[in-house]
Amino acid sequence: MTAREAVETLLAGRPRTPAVPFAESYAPANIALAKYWGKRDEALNLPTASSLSISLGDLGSHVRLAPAPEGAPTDTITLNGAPLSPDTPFARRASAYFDLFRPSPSFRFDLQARNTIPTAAGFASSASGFAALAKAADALFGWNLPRQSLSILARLGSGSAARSLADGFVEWHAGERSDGMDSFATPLPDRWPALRIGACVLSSAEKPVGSRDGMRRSVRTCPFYSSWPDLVARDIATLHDAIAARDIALLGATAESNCLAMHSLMMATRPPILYFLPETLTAIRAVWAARADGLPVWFTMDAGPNLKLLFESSSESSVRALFPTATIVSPFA
Ligand code: 2P0
Repeated sequence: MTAREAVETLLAGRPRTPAVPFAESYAPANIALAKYWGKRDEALNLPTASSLSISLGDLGSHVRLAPAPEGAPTDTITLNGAPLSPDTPFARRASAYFDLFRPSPSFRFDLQARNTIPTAAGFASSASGFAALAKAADALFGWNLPRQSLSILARLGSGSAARSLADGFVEWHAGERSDGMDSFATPLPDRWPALRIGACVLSSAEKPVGSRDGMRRSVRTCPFYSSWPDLVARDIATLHDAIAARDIALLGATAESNCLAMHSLMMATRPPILYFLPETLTAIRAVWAARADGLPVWFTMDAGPNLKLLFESSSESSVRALFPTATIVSPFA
C-alpha cells in the first residue's frame, strides 16, 4: 500500500476541500525511552517494534496552514519567520506530505511553522512538525479524525510524529496489519510532575547517517537485528512498571540500557553507524561517575552524539552543576 492509499482509507467519506480559511495547531517534541529503530514498511513508516516516549510540553512546533493564493506556482513555506525556497529539504518534505491530501494537482498550501525548541537544545523537530501538520490539516479540512487516525496521519510524515499527538507518556503500538491501520500511538494516563529531562548538546555537526537510511541498513545487515523487537517489548513492559511506581531508578536504567542496545545495533550494522563522539563518551562517564557517587541520573541518546539526562526535580541543582549548559525540561509542567 502507498502512503496516498493509506490516506484515502483514513479520509473515506470526509471532505476534501478546506472548510475554514486557515487552521493553527501545536504539537510537542518527544524523546523515546524505548526506541524506534527499524521499519517493516518504509512507505508507511511502519515500525518493526513498538516504542514509548515522553512528550516535551511546550517545546514543540506551532503551525498555521492555509490554501495559498490561487495561481501560486508552489507551496509557500515559512520556517521560524524565514521564507523557504521550495528546494530546501524541509520544504520538499512538507510538499511531499501535502501531496498525500492535496485537493487537486494545482492546489497549493501556505504553511507557516515555528519551533519553540531551542535549536541549540538538540531535540529533533520532525516529530512535532508532522504531528502539528496532521492536526492543522484535520482542522483546515474539517475532517474531525479520531486521535488514532491523526496519529496514523502524522506517522505517514515521520514515524516518531505518531507519538507527538499527546502530552506525557505515549506508546506507539507497532501493529501487525500491512495497511498500518493498527499502528498508532496512545497516551498513558500517568503523570509524573517531578520528572525532568536535561538536553546536553555536545556537538551540532551534521549527522553522518540520517535515521531513515540508518534504519534500513540496520534491518538488512545487523547480525542481531532479529533480537530487537523482543528486547523492546520487554523494556516497554518494564517502563510501564517504572512509570506506575514513579521509580526513577527503574525508568532511568531501562531507558539507558535500551538506548545502548539501539546504539549496539547501529555499530554492528554494515557499514557501521557510529554517532558517538569523544565528547559523548566523556559525558557518559561523567553520568556514571555521578551515579556511583549517589546522584540518581541516567541518560538516553537518539540518532546523534548528544545526551538527554533523566532525573527528578530533587536532583536538578546537582545535575545543573554537573552539566551547566544543559537545557532542562519539565514535561508535566
Ligand atoms: C526514536 N529515532 O524513537 C528514534 C530513536 C531516532 C533514534 O524516531 O524515517 O525521524 O521519519 O520514520 O521518526 C528518528 O526517526 O524517522 C527516530 P522516519 P524518524 O525517537
